[in-house]
Amino acid sequence: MNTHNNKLQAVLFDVDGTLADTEQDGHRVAFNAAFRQFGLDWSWDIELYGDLLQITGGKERIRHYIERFDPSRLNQNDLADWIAGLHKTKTKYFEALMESGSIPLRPGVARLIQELRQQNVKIAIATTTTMENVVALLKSTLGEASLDWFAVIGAGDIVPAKKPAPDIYLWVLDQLQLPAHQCIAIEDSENGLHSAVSANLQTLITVSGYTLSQNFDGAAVVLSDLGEPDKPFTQISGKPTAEKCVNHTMLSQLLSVQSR
Ligand code: XBP
Ligand code: MG
Repeated sequence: MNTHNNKLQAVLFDVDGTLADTEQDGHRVAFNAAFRQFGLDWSWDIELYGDLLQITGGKERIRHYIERFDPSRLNQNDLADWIAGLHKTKTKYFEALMESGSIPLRPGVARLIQELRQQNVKIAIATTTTMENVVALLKSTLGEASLDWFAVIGAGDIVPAKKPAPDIYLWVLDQLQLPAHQCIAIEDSENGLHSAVSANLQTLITVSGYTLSQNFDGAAVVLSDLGEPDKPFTQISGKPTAEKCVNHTMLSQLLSVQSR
């Protein structure tokens, strides 16, 4: 193991489950609305959706569902196009949900983003979700100008292999022109952790409703959320810290502890 004393240069945020709790009341609801519009009798309840989240990416998730629950559709020769059309409709519903402002950012997200900007640490996004969804979420929570705060936004099909493959993180690092040991990833899921760790990133986990009981071995630290000064996070694992909420100091310490 090499030890570096690197200055923190960038923080790479996952979106779904990390910036906001978008899965249960956002993506799931949008999928079901699209199914209804397409005349399908499919309905993804909260529990089933939790299982389906093992498959990252909406189009990939729909195909997986067909393989398991509606396999006769696999014979459809325009299946990929049909899935793409259904998924496009789902994206429209998701965007509308975000525009209605029904999903807030998780605790500490807006605070940490502002602090990093003040400290001249770059912020970036690495997500499997579709770019339109990222834009809609950022606009509805942080305002339109926030799109320019992010040095790089890596989203959706920009890389062929979605998380847990490292590709999206490697793509974002490449765009940032930064080595992994000067950056930190913030994730909420096991698939996301694997993706970030495979790209050699130290990874901070904030667990979300669907990911609470997942295996986060390999994470630098696992927390309930990013915390606020008056509402500290709960630490689930990792080296104890004196900080009460995730801030520039804490992220810098995580980076200097060890590097992969
Ligand atoms: C999020 C996902 C996404 C969303 C749906 O994973 O898997 O697929 O559920 O988005 P992560 P799309 O938080 O690890 O990036 O339907 O736009 O694919
Ligand atoms: Mg996530």
